[in-house]
Amino acid sequence: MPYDYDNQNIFAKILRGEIPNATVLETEHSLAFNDIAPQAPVHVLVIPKGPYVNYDHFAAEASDAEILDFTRAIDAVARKIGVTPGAGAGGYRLIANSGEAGVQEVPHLHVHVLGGRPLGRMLE
Ligand code: D5M
Repeated sequence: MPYDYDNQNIFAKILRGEIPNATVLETEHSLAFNDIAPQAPVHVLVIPKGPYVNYDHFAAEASDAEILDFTRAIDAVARKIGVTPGAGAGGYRLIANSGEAGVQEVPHLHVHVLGGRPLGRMLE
C-alpha cells in the first residue's frame, strides 16, 4: 500500500524548524516535545524524524536503525520526565492513534506519552 506523506503537516513544519516546539529530547532519528494541549500533567509526543504517516507505514518502511532509535527514544523520554514504572511517579501510557478510526489528527507518526496522574482504565 502506498503511503502519501503530506509535507505541510504540522509536525513536518516542526521538524523543519518552521514552527517552535518545547523539545524534551532529540536523538539522531527522533524528536520529543510537549503536546500543545496536554491531557495529563505529563504529555509528550515522540516522533520519528523520517516522513512516516502512521505506525504501519513506519513499521513497514523505516530502517532498523530508525526503529531502534524511536523505540529507545520513547523509553528515554519516560526516564527523563520521571514516569518510568517504579520510579515514583507510577508509570505512563503510550498511545499511537492511526488512521480515521484511530482519530489521528496529525498525519505524521507520533506516540503520546501520558503520565503524572492515575490515568484510569482505558480498555475494557
Ligand atoms: O494528536 C495530535 C496531537 O498533536 C494533539 O494532542 C495536539 C498535538 N499538537 C498539535 N499541534 C501541535 C504543536 N504545534 N505542538 C505540539 N503539539 C501539537 P492525534 O493523535 O493526531 O489525535
